[in-house]
This record gives sequence, structure tokens and C-alpha cells, in this order.
Amino acid sequence: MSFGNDARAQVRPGQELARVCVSQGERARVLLGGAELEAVVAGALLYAAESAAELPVTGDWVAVRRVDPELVLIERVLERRSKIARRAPGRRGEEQVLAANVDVALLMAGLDGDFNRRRIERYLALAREGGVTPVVVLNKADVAEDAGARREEARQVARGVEVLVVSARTGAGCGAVEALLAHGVTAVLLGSSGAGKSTLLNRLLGMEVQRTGAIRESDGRGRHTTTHRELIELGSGAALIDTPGLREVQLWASEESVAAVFEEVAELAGECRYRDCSHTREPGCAVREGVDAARLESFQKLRREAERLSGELTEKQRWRSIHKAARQFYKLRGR
Ligand SMILES: Nc1nc2c(ncn2[C@@H]2O[C@H](COP(=O)(O)OP(=O)(O)O)[C@@H](O)[C@H]2O)c(=O)[nH]1
Ligand SMILES: [Mg+2]
Ligand SMILES: [Zn+2]
Repeated sequence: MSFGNDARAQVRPGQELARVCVSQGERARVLLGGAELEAVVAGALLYAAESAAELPVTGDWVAVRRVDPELVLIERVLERRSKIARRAPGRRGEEQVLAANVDVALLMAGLDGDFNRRRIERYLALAREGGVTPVVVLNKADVAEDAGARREEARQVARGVEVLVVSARTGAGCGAVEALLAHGVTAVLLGSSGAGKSTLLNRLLGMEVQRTGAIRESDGRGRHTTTHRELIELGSGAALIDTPGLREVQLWASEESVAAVFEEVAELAGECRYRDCSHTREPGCAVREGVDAARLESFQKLRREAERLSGELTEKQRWRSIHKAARQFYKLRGR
């Protein structure tokens, strides 16, 4: 695992640079000098955090201070250079960062009926938003009858994105995944529960570290039944982040990120008869003509979700400034 010089510059005397391998709100475990240590978030950091998204998550580089040989205090979360985040379930305008400082997102789907184009589009939007390179990994090739057709479908929805067909069970095709995981690269495994994320991780590691199969995992809110690690270092010097299967992947992306995933829509829109065509019922719509109906529907849905999210964020920002102004007012009056 490596980090830039700017990361080092953010570390103060008495602090050391560590990487979070699993987080649970105010507690975490970090990798530091080859060891895995218990960590707690410093009170000042907790107090200053405006939202849960500012607390350490798996993949974060953190400035820590040693409290005793087994325990460190996390004093600072270094600026994230990329991330995969979703909208926190049931919370307005609240971000939940699933993994920080990630280069590659392996979007996994099982070829045993789990493959879903709409889910891939959603993940692509998250990756785009977070500055992460997506790669689609279609798993369970050993039991798939239609791997070729599924690969074609994936290529259609994930334009310009690498699509790999593998079997984590037999190892077929896994070399192509391995090739992505060079020294210093951090990758995250994303996909539904049962897609084979943990099986692939174990294969890449050549060891059974991650439990697979029937184990019920948390939904990513930090409630882990087992105290498993999420970030694992591979022999190559890459880091791989396993995530629990998410039941819900609510969008955390701007309208621009969504539009980028559906770039053919923007390309065709130039040919619509009306400049402000909404591609719903206008005559002479090149988009409705040229884009598959289900894909277009998916685009409209994600765009609405992004719009709603940006509305929520604006509202939040407004309340933040109102609270700030109120604090300043009382401070002045108190003099
Ligand atoms: N046939 C087949 N089964 C697989 C493959 N990869 C994983 N599985 C099985 O799928 C189930 C779920 O795998 P797991 O790695 O726990 O999925 P996760 O929830 O994404 O971590 C387990 O029973 C695995 O043995 C594969 O390539 N082929
Ligand atoms: Mg798993
Ligand atoms: Zn149109």
C-alpha cells in the first residue's frame, strides 16, 4: 500500500500514518507497520465531524497517535483522493462512504441469475462520482450457460469499461483480475450478497480469510456479526476491500455523473427535434428512437434520483448556514 507525499505532509509530529482496515463508527482497526491495531476516534475529531461521512471508513489513511502497544487514537482522517459512497439508507442528503482511496471498483455479478444491468448502471454512477475506475466482473462462469450473451449485455451498459468473465470457484479468468491488482493499487469488491466477492478475495489471496456463503453479513451500516477485516493486503502489494452485500444502493452522484454513464443519451440528444427535449413524449426524439426503452427508463430514474439528492444537499447546506449565522449572532450578543 502506498500513499502520496501530500499524505505524509498532513501527519504532525508524534503522529503516524495508518490505514483503516475495518471501521465501526467510533472504533476501527488499522494497519500500521505491518501490524493490525485497535483504534478509537479521538474526541476532538468526533466533535468536529459534521456528518458520519467524515469519520474513518475502510480504506482511509489516518493520522494516529499510539496510546499503548495495542491501541491507537485516530486524530485525523486524511483527505480522500477517491471513494465509493451511497446515500445512507433512510437519511436525507446523508452520505455513507463504503470505501475510501480506491483505484478500481470490481462490480461483481453472479452469472447464476444475479446479473442485472440496472444495478450495474447504478454502481457505475457511484464509481464515476467517486473518481474510481470501474471494472465489471461476471462471476460463476463455471455454471453459466449464457456467459457470452451476458458479457455483451454488460458491454452495452458499461461503455468503455472492461468486462471480465471469471469463476472464483475454479480460478478461470481470475488472472485478468490479478493483473489489475498491481503494487499500490486499492480495489473494492462491490455487488450483491452471494455474487462471490469473498470467494474471489480468498482465491486472490490463496487463503480462506473471508467467510463465504451462508453467513449473514451486515448491510454495511457497521453492524458486523463477525469481526472480519474488510481491507486485505495481497502478496502483490495491492489492497483489496471486501464489502458486505448491500440490499440497497441508493444513488450518491450528481446529474453529471449519471449523464456520463449514459453518454449515448447525450450524444443522441443533439439530434432530437427540440433542443429541450425531455425524451419522454416529444415527436422527433432521437433518444427514444435510438436507446433501448429499459435503459432510457433507467437513465430517467437515476437522473431524478440525482436531482432529488442535489435538492436535499442544497437544503442541508442552507440549514448549516442558518445554524452558523445563529451561533455567530448569539456570540456577538453575549459580549
Ligand atoms: N459455481 C460457483 N459458485 C461460486 C463461485 N464463486 C462463489 N460461489 C459460491 O457462491 C456463494 C456466495 O459466495 P460468497 O463469496 O460468499 O459471495 P459474497 O456474498 O459476494 O461474498 C458461495 O456458496 C460460493 O461458494 C463461482 O465462481 N462458481
Ligand atoms: Mg462476502
Ligand atoms: Zn429527445
